[in-house]
Amino acid sequence: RDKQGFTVFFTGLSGSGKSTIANALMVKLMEMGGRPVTLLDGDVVRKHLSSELGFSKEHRDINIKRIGYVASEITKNGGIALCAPIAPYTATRRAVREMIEAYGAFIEVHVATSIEECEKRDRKGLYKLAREGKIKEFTGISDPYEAPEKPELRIDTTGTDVDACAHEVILKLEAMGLI
Ligand code: GGZ
Repeated sequence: RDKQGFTVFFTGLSGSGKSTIANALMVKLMEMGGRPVTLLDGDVVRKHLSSELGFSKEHRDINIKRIGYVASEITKNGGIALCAPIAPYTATRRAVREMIEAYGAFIEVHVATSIEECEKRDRKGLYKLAREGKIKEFTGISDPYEAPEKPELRIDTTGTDVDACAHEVILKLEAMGLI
């Protein structure tokens, strides 16, 4: 019997490493063959699916629910969806979990790189702009991030390479009997 579909939902601050880990995980899952893997990355979703949205609580919630809907359709059809938005609100993540668990498994992965580390890296220079007030409502600086209390997995990327982080997710999926 074919295995059920599932969604791996990464949540964490800007620059925490969500996209990088999700991309590495996608490569590993594709190499295993079998089910199709779809990556719904924060930036890409905002470009194609949520281009009219900003960063108010209301707009972030709409964005996350769209991602959740697409992931639930993929999960329903037996596929693998990897999502990598910030998703700062607990209640919204819970709503997405419920939508997806109706069809398959939901694995919440908290990429728990600290705000200090994210700001120190500042790969895109956004934290600097946020500190200067040039970007408003910036998560972790001038907007909230509600950390998940009981994620299926928590990863701190500080001092751990991408490949090892992606491997942790693979081990979790194997332990859950999903792959
Ligand atoms: C947070 C922002 C903001 C504000 C622009 N707050 O590191 P990035 O650049 O590539 O990822 C961030 C991305 C966040 O979009 P999401 O769709 O993941 O957010 S949410 O889940 O809350 O809907 C960042 C950039 O957009 N960005 N302005 N004010 N991140």
